[in-house]
Amino acid sequence: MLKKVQKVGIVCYPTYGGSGVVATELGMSLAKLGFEIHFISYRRPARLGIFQSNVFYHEVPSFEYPLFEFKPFDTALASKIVEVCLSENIQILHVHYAIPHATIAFLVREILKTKNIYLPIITTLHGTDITLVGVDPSFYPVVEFSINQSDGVTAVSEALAAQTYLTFDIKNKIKVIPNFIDFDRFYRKREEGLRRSFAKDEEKILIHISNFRKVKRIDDILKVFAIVKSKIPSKLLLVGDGPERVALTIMAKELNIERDVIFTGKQDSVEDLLAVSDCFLLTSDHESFGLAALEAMACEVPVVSTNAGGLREVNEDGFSGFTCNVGDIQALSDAVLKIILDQETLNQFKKNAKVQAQKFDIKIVLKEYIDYYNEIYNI
Ligand code: GMT
Repeated sequence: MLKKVQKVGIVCYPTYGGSGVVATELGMSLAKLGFEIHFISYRRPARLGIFQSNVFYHEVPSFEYPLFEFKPFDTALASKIVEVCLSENIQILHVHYAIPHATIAFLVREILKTKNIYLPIITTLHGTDITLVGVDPSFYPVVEFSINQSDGVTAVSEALAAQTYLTFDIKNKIKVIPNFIDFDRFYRKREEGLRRSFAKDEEKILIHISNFRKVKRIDDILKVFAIVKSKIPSKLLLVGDGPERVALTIMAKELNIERDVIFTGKQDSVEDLLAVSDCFLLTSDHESFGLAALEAMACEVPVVSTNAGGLREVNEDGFSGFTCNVGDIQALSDAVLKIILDQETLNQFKKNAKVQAQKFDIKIVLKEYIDYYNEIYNI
């Protein structure tokens, strides 16, 4: 008789990054189905609303002591997880982003073993934990060891799973469970008023949403926009914030497009901005999945992206948009123009974008996580 998982501990980064968003949405959706979900993080995750039944949040305390130049966060996190697992009888620990969470989870499992408890661990790999940070020699051996120690490992795309096998000597099987979208939140609302606050009726709106890191190559988006704007009146919404923002504002001036580029800063209701947009741009040189592109497609916004990593699995070339080689400004600009120049074509791409997004409906993907929890719990 299979035992069913009911109480899940979820560890994630609380920031605006995609891994925290996926972890939060997953936990909240499981809670709606009756699972008891305990989030453990150093700050309340960005998308965790004020109160929801079956959702609990446990904060890792910050510890100050003059001896420490770096706070021993990992130790505090491990101690908090042990405390929560013991007091709440957690049955499975699901950690998002390998560094340092998979390592901490291993330590927690060892501590609990001394109390005759076996806590199965699932690690979900999100991308930069493998492609950027994980490969750094300062982390490599620990990341490899920790992934191999997890009872279950998932990756958010086939491309990321393949990359992980290439990068590390992985002994366990990586299960691919793609990221997902909740259509109750992400759909195309009619927002004519908001649209007019950004653009005139004859103008098209291009949009990009991210944390403005180098990996996103937003400078390519500005170059593409300069070409597109010379062919069709348009505006570019750059939503988010991060280390590249200042350089981008300077570049927009140099390209003489600054009056048509709108930096909105970080936004919580990105679906409202997507609902007024005609084309989403994602020009990253690495992207394990591209959750922002999926959110755009769910709001009927076609996507022009690079073909890096998992983007090809998310954005179907020629259907929901186009995928182009990294840094190919001409191809990216041509792709945008192919979609937006003619209204009938644009309408078709908008419909297709939604059809493509439906493959990642949370109702389908959630079941995959639940089945995997039960499989790992019963090993
Ligand atoms: O890329 C980011 O901006 C954040 C990063 C993260 O770790 O939070 O996102 C990664 O995880 C997302 C959720 O699974 C994926 O959709 C992103 O593609 C992935 N980012 C990269 O691979 C660069």
